[in-house]
Amino acid sequence: METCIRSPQDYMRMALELARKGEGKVSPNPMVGCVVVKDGRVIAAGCHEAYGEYHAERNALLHCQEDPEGAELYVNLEPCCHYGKTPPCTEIILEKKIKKVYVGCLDSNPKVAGKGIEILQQHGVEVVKGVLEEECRAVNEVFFHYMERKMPFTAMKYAMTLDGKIACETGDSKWVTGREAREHVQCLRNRYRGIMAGINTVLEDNPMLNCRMAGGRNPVRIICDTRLRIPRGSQIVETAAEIETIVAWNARAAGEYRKETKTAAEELKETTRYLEKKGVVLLDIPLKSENAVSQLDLRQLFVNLGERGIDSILLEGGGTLNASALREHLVQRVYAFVAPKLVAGAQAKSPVEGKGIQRMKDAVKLESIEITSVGEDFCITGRIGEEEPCLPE
Ligand code: AOF
Ligand code: ZN
Repeated sequence: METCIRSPQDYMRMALELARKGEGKVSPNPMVGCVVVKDGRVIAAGCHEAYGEYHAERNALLHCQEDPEGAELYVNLEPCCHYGKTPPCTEIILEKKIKKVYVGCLDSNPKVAGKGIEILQQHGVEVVKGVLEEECRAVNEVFFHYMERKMPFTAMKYAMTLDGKIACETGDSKWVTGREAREHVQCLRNRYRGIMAGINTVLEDNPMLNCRMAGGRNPVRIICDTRLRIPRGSQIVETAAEIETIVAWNARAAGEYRKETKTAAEELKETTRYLEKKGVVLLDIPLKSENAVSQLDLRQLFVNLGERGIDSILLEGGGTLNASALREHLVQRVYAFVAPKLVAGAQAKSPVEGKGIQRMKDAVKLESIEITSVGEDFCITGRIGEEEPCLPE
């Protein structure tokens, strides 16, 4: 008879795979999967399926194929010990008389933060910590970043040619990458809670910025529009009642921009009234500096978005917005889709503009790089570490 002995790492990998089922459905909660093993057999498995619903451990333990007394439980995140939207997972683990719990990584929610493990140990449950810890931290990079800083985890996404252009000299950009890569972007839009673009993208492309993946969730659309130029009739404005939409602007800059017209104040008031009636949330954000009339204080905006519960942002900016976000150290991950073609032209736009670094040694470097081929294109992704230098002012 074939014996299949699995290691704790194998079971933790199963838990991680289950956890990923919650992608796009559980935020701002973490993605968690749980596997219950008795006498070398998996007797239950479950995950946190949707925000506000049961946690992974409870889902698994409520559906055991046999009595879980004396079983081992594998979970990628420390079991919670607080009453939130659901009762504590530690309670059901003790109630079901689980003997040993393998934990991937600690929960940084201050209500838990090690206390979940302590409670289990105090009640005689053996706990093994740190199984596939790195992978377990990585799967919930958004959760940990947001929980620890209250700032949205931000991924900058762009598509460029092999010679580093996001459009031709004429501005034509349809399409840089092929169908598969563009479909992949739809999965990213499902994964992140918000999507951010600059007003120029709205003016040039009149995009929807929604998620067209089957069964996917639309991200909250966030448009950086200092002078409030977003057109009535644009797709974003006209669909704001169905898809949450935030326009970040600055009232003073918007007023000054219109000061040539006699009816400026009236027109601005009417515009804000129209947008709000359509369902757009207007956020009046301070300027980066007194003389930078076209630049919002992005950090302030991100703090505000964090306070609104937006835990993650997919930044689909043009070169200027991307550079500003990097300069403010607001970007944690980059997804660069690279099409193996060349368009040339010194005037053709590139993904990050603004002011560049002066010496190659000062470049912003990415770590934990992954490269995948997506149809005819490539996706390169990596993290920007906290210690990396910012772009210059
Ligand atoms: C677990 N297992 O599957 C998840 C945990 O509002 P609630 O009740 O859903 O609680 C959310 C918090 O619980 C969240 O911030 C995180 O600390 C923990 N999530 N814990 O034991 C799970 N999703
Ligand atoms: Zn829990």
